[in-house]
Amino acid sequence: MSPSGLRASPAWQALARHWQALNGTTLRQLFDARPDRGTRMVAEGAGLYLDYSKNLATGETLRLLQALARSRGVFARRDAMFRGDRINETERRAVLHVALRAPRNERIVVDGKDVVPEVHEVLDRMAAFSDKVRSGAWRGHSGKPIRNVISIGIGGSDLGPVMAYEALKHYSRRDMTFRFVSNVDPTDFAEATRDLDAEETLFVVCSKTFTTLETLTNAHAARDWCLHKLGGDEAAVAKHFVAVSTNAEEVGKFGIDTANMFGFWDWVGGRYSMDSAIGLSTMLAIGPDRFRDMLAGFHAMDVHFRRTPADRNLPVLLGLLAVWYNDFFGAQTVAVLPYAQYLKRFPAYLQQLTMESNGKHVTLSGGRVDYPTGPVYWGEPGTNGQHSFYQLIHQGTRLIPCDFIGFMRSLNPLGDQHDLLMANLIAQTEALAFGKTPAQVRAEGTPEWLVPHRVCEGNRPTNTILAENLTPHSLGALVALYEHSVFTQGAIWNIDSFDQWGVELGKQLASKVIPQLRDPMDPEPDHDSSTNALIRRYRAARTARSG
Ligand code: G6Q
Repeated sequence: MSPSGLRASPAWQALARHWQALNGTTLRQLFDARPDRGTRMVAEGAGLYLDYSKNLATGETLRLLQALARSRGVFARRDAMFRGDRINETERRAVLHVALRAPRNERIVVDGKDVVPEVHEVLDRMAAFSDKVRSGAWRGHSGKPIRNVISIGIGGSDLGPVMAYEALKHYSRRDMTFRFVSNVDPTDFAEATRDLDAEETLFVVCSKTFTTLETLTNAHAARDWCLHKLGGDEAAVAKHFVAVSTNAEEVGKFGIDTANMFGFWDWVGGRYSMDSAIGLSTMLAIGPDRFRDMLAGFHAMDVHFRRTPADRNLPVLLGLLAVWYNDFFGAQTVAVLPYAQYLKRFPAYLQQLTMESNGKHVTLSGGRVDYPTGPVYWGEPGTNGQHSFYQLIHQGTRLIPCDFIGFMRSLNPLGDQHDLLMANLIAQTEALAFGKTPAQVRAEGTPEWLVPHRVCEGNRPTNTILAENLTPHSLGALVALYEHSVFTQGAIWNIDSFDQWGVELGKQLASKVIPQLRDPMDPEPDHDSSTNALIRRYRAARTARSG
């Protein structure tokens, strides 16, 4: 029996039997049996439309998956999250990103304290600051208005802001430059600053802990760059640096006035923080009103997740189908394919959200799981991907469930190009589901020897997610959809979707190697032979360079 009893549970066993019975049934057969699938297996919420009919699943599959969710306490756990319970058990923290988008009149109590007023106090301070910068009232050290914003952060303190800036560029101040520095590779900082005037540049240093090596290193580089360009007067720091953090003490030590600090709380996980003050660069780009529209989109999906019955609940359906493929079909990955160029960083953002959350091998009680947990998420915008990796999805040997994301309207209408974009999205989901039979290939006059090569089996499952338009609101709803889908999956697997001990390990590892690389007199390093040889090789090159 598995540590959590998941495999042995009646709900899981019923699904296993159902999978046996269904295995081999094609999507063609499923659509023939129920021709109305395309209008029946759909759900709507928070402005998003989900068509899940092209999945290797029947109404019975969905009923059994919902029964599994109930038996695993998914809905009780969801309610516990919204209530502010400490459901991040290994860090003993509440998980309250939903409070970041709660309306002013809502009450969410953590340790006897309603956190919603604090959330709005920070939002109001962010808005006042953004207005000052955007209007030109906030001046740099030499009196010039700010025209460039560089957000420095990494992981959860970077991927959300980058994705949101790219996604909402259409709504952003085009006369301002927004850049993001994350990598400790000095190239990232050098390229971000090379053509900018320090007098017009504001750095937003984003770090929940304010101790992260990459971010602190880049923030020091930015400080040096700024002071060097502005004549060395330390007073410049107050005009060109603001911080977003939970750690006021470290912010103060760095030299940023804590009056220029925007806080958040330990109940906001890094990868769930783009709608906290970590989104300050987003607000500077699109303005406070649109930022609030984005929060409203998040909140609309929160309400939908909380209140809608499971059979019409978008994140629940998406999460359950992900479990279905991951655990019963053995699918190892999920492709996310936005047909929107503005969403080009969305798959990278989702990779962190999904894989850092559900890449876990022990249950909440510490036993090793005996079922697969979080799949690998990846993707690229369509139609570009169609000309490369889609080949493997259509005709390879692996099952890769795909999420297609599209919009009814273009933000940049140009002739009939948007029709072409959406025609491709729709045609791909059709081709993946139904393929091309030998008879169809032969009917095209294909010579017999070529027929097997041109046959597409179909049966490749897809979800289609549509929204009217890419707006701050729809982006918020889309991100919250995936946040809650991740939650649903993690609750079924009984894992802690909100810790990240593997990432923490990464934060510690380099600290031992750093001095060993730098000190040529250091005795033989004490690692394995491969690591020792790599250190010696780099050290020799470094010594040769400096000598
Ligand atoms: C997010 C992760 C991780 C984190 C970064 C940055 O959930 O824990 O990606 O966001 O390591 O951490 P700081 O914000 O503390 O610098």
